[in-house]
Amino acid sequence: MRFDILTIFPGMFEAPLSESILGRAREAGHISIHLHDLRDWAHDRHRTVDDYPFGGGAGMVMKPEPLFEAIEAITAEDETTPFRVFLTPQGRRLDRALVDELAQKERLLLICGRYEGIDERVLEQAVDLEVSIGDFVVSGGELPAMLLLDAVSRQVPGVLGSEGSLEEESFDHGLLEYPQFTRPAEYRGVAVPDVLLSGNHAKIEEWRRAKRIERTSERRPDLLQVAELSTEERRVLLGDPGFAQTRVGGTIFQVRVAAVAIHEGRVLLHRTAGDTIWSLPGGRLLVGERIEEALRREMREETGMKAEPGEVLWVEENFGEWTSALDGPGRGEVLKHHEIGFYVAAEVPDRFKRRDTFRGSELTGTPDEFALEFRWVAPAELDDLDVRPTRIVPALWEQMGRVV
Ligand code: 9D3
Repeated sequence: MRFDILTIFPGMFEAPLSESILGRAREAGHISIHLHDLRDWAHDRHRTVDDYPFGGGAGMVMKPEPLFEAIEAITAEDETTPFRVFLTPQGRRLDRALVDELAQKERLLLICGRYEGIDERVLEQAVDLEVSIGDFVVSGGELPAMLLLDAVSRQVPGVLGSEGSLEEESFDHGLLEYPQFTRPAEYRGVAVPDVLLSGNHAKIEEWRRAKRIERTSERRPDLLQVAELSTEERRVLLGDPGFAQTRVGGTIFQVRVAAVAIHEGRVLLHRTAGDTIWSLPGGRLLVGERIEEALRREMREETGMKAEPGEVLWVEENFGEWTSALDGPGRGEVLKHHEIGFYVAAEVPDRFKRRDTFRGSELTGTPDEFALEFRWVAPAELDDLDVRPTRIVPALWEQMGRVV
């Protein structure tokens, strides 16, 4: 992968990008880094690259001409057109997903800002993406660019060598790391946990896993929303029986029942996306449609099966990120969740007691297409599924009240 960096401080980059992992990756040819001094494209002998802002105000603005010309000249250095990233506090926040996205590019041009800003025409016409490293102020785009380069390079095949697989492992299951110890076994009155000295590898693994979950719960509870835990782990370690999760192939199915709505003796269990309720069971309720009609229609559409009101249905959708095509709130939004609906009543017809699985898809034929799995379950089996509600979300009651 090729990185080009455009900056007025090329000297800031040399040492950090020559040591350790990045230094080795460059020597081995996994990545190449090309530094460019923006002042080389200045038009005057003072090598000026900034000017006063039109309309007044404090600070200086980066002039468009040197930036446009530099970006064009750098682009022409190689036949691969670079993806042009401008580092700015106004940008999209850098996170794991963005790092992975950028690692797919063959060539990145990182443009570092200085002064109070940059002429807007550069951003509009010569930049593909604006990126921020977080909601705090640093003095310029150079350190953010290095940080981005480091994170992206680690995703480039070969850069981490044999440690590469370990990297994936450490993010495994979306949990934080377990605590580490080395010799001495006791230091300043603090002993290393006995289990780590026991030589019992099964016990050690169990302890480490429990610590990871405990830590994640204490420090990053937000990660637990999507962490891949067994129902048992959620119940025992987190006291959270309202969450079940399974993995089928490469897909994580996750079920959180955050609320219950009862309608004419039937229970509609509902999941939320975070704390936002965004859809009705099975997808959507047409205007003027009664819930039981909607259930039957959805079943017909999605499984081709005739569903009776009062039958029990478990709907699981892939967990992932896609654009919602559903009606109502959330339509067109990029969602990072799945949906589940339960339709419960007293009797399950014999033909469904075999717990057949039905597959379907949503957003069929679009790039966002994803698989659905439908499974019939008897009311008695709800206990096994362990998706009993732990709390009632008032907003859901309100929504259900309005719709029903
Ligand atoms: C304190 C000045 N700010 C208010 C007028 C504007 C401002 C301009 C330029 C604030 C910071 C900077 C320099 N920072 C970056 O270029 C930068 C940055 C950052 O400050 N935080 C997080 N990510 C990034 S990426 C580039």
